[in-house]
Amino acid sequence: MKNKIAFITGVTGQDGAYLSSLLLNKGYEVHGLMRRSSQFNTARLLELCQDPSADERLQLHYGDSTDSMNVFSLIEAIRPDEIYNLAAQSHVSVSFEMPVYTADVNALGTLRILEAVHRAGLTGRTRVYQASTSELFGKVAEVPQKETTPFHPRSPYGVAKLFGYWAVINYRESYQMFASNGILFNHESPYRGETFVTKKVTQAAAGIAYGLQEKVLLGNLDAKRDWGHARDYVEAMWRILQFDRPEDFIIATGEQHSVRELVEEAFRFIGTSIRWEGTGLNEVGIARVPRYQGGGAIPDRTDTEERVVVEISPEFFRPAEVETLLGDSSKARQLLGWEIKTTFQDLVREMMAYDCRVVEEALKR
Ligand code: NAP
Ligand code: F7E
Repeated sequence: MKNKIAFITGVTGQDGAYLSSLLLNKGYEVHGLMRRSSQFNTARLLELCQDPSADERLQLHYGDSTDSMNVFSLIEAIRPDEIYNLAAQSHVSVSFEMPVYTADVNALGTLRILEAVHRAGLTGRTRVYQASTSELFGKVAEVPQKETTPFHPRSPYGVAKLFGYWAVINYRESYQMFASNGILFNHESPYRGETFVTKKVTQAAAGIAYGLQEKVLLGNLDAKRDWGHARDYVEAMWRILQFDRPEDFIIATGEQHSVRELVEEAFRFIGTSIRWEGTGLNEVGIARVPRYQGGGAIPDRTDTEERVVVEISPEFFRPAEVETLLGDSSKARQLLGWEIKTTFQDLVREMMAYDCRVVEEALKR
């Protein structure tokens, strides 16, 4: 039987790398859309896909979601069985600074994919997965959020993704395209971008554990998220496209934690606990940790001190915040047989173990 062909936009991102690994293991031929960058941007693929350059089944193509001709030509030439549209300006906070670009990539970028499939005459062949998001729920209308919960996005990112969500449904209804939305709640991993709160906290806690970082500056400690593991979530993406009809699915753990709890869990891993003092912008997190020695020094981890390791900075607050998200993924569990394999504690521990290993290896050099 011929291998299935997948086309992944956003292949260099966290999810793109995990999904490539999953599909290569299933025997797929994987084509990825990759932005040209002044430096190599394939580090995640290299780590997760066991020497992808040696695997002829993984082919990377230069391109950009804002370039209609490029997207169309690639789709027409590759004629994929499945498209996973993961490319996005994915940072909510940055979307307030770059709303027009965010809309071009996240909203029109989705439309470019759908229209390319339609115009290339591939509607009957190609299935499309759209990376929709819990940010659609924004100022939540009910708890937990289900497929039927009304949307109220709170950022240019969320508003742009709302366009993408409805474009998918419109192409499904207009042209009977197999196009589905995965409404994924936050999912993280050791390969998460460094400016998202989970990775920012685990990297900082690892640096603090070795006396190399003094403290971390954060925003809203009381925001609550339903955090899962990216490895579990790319499995859901694949299952959504294997289902017998195109439908939209919530993918979430059904468990919620605050940023404050995330910080506590990360510091627990390095054998200390956080004491919170003060309120609002003056709140701080204090812990007994190895003395801060600055970069370059060989740290003595037995020399500890009690000091402020978390401070609040107005820089990390957003013009409009999504205070709470909690998903109900019963539909995906029942219809797709999808299940959560990684708990919140396991996720934070895996990220901490990875970040501590990175610090140790850097110290050896
Ligand atoms: P990510 O790590 O930020 O990856 C985003 C990917 O999109 C990167 O490969 C990036 O390329 C690429 N990209 C950005 N702008 C592009 C453009 N103009 N043209 C082509 N590619 C472009 O995000 P992720 O966490 O893997 O998320 C994957 C998708 O799921 C995104 O659409 C995101 O919005 C959505 N989502 C994520 C979550 C989550 O919690 N992770 C939850 C719900 C939905 P570079 O490597 O060159 O930057
Ligand atoms: O923020 C709060 C922040 O940036 C989580 C994207 O993948 O998931 C992600 O969006 C929460 C927010 O993720 C800091 O205010 C506090 O309430 O890690 P985040 P996000 O905004 O939830 C959704 C589902 C997506 O679709 C997106 O693509 O943490 N927070 N202090 C902070 N956040 C950041 N980044 N940095 C802080 O210092």
